[in-house]
Amino acid sequence: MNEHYNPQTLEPTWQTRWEERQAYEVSDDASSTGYVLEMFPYPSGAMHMGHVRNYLIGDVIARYMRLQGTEVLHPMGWDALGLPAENAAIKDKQHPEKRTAENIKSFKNEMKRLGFSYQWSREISTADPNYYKWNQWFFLKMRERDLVYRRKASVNWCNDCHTVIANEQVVDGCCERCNGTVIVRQMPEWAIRITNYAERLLENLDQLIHWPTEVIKKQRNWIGKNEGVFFDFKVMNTDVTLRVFTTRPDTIFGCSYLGISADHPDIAAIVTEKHKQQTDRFIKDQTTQKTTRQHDRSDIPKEGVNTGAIAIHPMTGEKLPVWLANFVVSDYGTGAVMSVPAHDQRDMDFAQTYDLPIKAVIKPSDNQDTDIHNGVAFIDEGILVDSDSFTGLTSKQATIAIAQHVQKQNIGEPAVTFRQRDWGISRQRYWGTPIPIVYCDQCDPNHEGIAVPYEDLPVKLPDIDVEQVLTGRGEPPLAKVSSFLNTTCPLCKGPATREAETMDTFVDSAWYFARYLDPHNNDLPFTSDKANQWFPIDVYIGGPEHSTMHLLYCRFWMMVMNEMGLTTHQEPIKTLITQGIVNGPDGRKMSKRWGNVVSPSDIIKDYGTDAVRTFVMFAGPMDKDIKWSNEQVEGCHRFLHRLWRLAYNHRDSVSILSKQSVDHDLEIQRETHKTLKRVTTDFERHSFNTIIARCMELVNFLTARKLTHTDQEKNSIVEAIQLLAAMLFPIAPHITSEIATTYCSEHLLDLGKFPTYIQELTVDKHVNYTIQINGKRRGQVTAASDATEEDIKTLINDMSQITRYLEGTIIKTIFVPKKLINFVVKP
Ligand code: ANZ
Ligand code: ZN
Repeated sequence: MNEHYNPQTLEPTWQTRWEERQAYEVSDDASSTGYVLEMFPYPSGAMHMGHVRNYLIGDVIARYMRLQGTEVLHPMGWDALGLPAENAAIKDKQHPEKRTAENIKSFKNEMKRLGFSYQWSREISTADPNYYKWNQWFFLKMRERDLVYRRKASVNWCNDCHTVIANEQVVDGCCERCNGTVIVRQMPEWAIRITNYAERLLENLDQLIHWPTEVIKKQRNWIGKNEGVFFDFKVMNTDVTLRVFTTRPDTIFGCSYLGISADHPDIAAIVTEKHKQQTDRFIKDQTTQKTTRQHDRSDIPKEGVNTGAIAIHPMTGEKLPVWLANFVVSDYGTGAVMSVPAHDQRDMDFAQTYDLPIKAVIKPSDNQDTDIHNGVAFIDEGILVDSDSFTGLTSKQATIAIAQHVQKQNIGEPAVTFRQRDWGISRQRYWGTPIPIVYCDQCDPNHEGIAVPYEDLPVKLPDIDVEQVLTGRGEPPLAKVSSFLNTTCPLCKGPATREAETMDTFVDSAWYFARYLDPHNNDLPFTSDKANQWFPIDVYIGGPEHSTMHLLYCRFWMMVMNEMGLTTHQEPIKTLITQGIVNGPDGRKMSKRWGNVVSPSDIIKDYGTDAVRTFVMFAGPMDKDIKWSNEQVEGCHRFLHRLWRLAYNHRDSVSILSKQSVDHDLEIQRETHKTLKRVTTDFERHSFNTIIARCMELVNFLTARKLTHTDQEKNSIVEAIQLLAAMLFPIAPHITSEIATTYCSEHLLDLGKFPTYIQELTVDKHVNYTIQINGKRRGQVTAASDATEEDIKTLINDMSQITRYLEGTIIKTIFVPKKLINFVVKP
């Protein structure tokens, strides 16, 4: 051991050593296996502290599990395809592949310098054709299972960029990029039937007991299961029955008109001659109007037009007008609603605009007045009025009774709807996975799509002239690459064109965790043997922003892989950790905008990796936001110095290990084992900040100790330093490895065993309490040294020789821990 702690030379030495001896590689037939995974990064410019915290949590857990003798799969890869890289390419006129490769290289270097224990032999990149080949394979397999299909979907279309844009890119009805008008347009696209799994995705949430409740809640809301009733309304003089979905069947008697969406399939069949012109105009306006596709349309101004059709109320036989209404969403429920203005605000606003009847049928159960006549819907549950034989029931009772009635009378049925939509995966982009489909006019005149044969996968992205192809406007870039687009039909061998759109990059990340199991397999994405060996992921760590889409897609994909026989598991992730944000020194989110970004490499240069790792883990519980503080990094650096000095000062005592049967210094040994016990529980509950705090206390205790230089003392200090090295190894692996080479007979990693504490040493001895009454000693009692005032009082309650002095009123109790209790008694 050197006298001086010098992380800048020590850390790279260890990193090289680990790499050379392939310290983290795992064998596929280990008996005890674990899988720790962090969400793989999108390799953008530089790594930031948020990344560091994410990977570090995983690294600490993986290293701790390894110390317990578990073989831990801990891989890393790159979510390399996607929009940001393509946009950057458009800007710099440079191929996205080039920049991505550079970014990956620099990310990887930083990760190595941070001492993360990855199995680089399993590295994957989604931009690698050997990876996205399997996206294409899954696409075709899912299509065979009818889980992938072609549909027409409303998309936001920018009239100026001539491209589809995401909801998030629509600002006030305009394109975020060019400010052009955005319209809603129907476009064919490929979609995945994730909604077939909605019920299971919801049900299985109950099994995920090691997931943050916040995430479970978000997934539940996202899936949005809603129970209600379908009512069928016959339309007069037509064959059409309009089915509506309602969550409030108790309000059925207040229904005064029906609302249907502007693209409802039955419009043509019900519109009367007289109303045709105005409905046509309305439909045209609606589909070319500034608007976004969102489910909740409560805030938009209510617009609509009468179709002239008359529907028959299924319970009362009343004649109700049918209106096209802009607040009715086409792809929710049935795209038609029974409007109850008195009890739904959207229906109310619409009724007021177009002077439609408003009929109250629910009154508040406390008989309070409502504001219905002032245009405020009464939306709460209550008691039914003017509702035929259901009058007088509560909303809850009526909901059940009416649902039964509906079924018996055959005028509808109980209904379950989900908010979750199928997953549209077509993107008009270059930097994504090509969709393995060709279109042939001969064999497939309706252009439903012909699958590329499996043996022709992967369909590779063609090389391109960046400036010509990546313009950010117009048709999908691949449609401009004729060498890619023109191909032969796999069926008739005649001319055919390829699908020019690429897949949503959420496909790439929906199953990447499975490819790590078998990254070099050329025949399958992975084998079921490997899946049985490594699944499920024991701990998955990532930002809370991925609570819904990514994590739902992963769960969905796992269910499909299960059905395909690739794995016996249905759920991919046992424990989920969502880490908090690393804020800048000013408490604001680190961002170029605030100029408060702290770069990992700068800090490593000054303080070393171990200090950065210690600070990030020490700054707070891992699911809470933390604030960057240079002073605290320095504090951690000083702590590591103290640890080093302690080890250095006692280095000669190590020879004590060769002496036979030396006793221990009980005080030191107790302190050490108490620390070890608490640290062990803290590791189990992932409370890393308290682990560091406890180790700091032990180092302080050992440093402050007056030395007696006995064999017992040496023996216990050596043990303490050995155990400190083990406890801190997952967090600060370099310094502890170096200490361990002096203090442990074997290298720490090779120990494969996290030390176990000796239970007797962790319970405190008993102490004697003096019992005083009004300052006079009346006796004593023995109690555990951590006994509280209440504990002592309870013990005294059973001592009649004392209690007789306590008659009267105790006006004050003086309690000195581990020493005495004094009662001030007024007779
Ligand atoms: C009658 C009614 C009366 C309703 C009442 C509510 C209150 P959530 O809870 O968000 O799922 N609805 C159904 N399909 C719709 C669509 N395609 N577009 C817009 N609105 C639609 O919403 C369920 C309620 O939203 C349904 O219950 C329906 O209005 C409306 F006092 O039916 B309700
Ligand atoms: Zn053909």
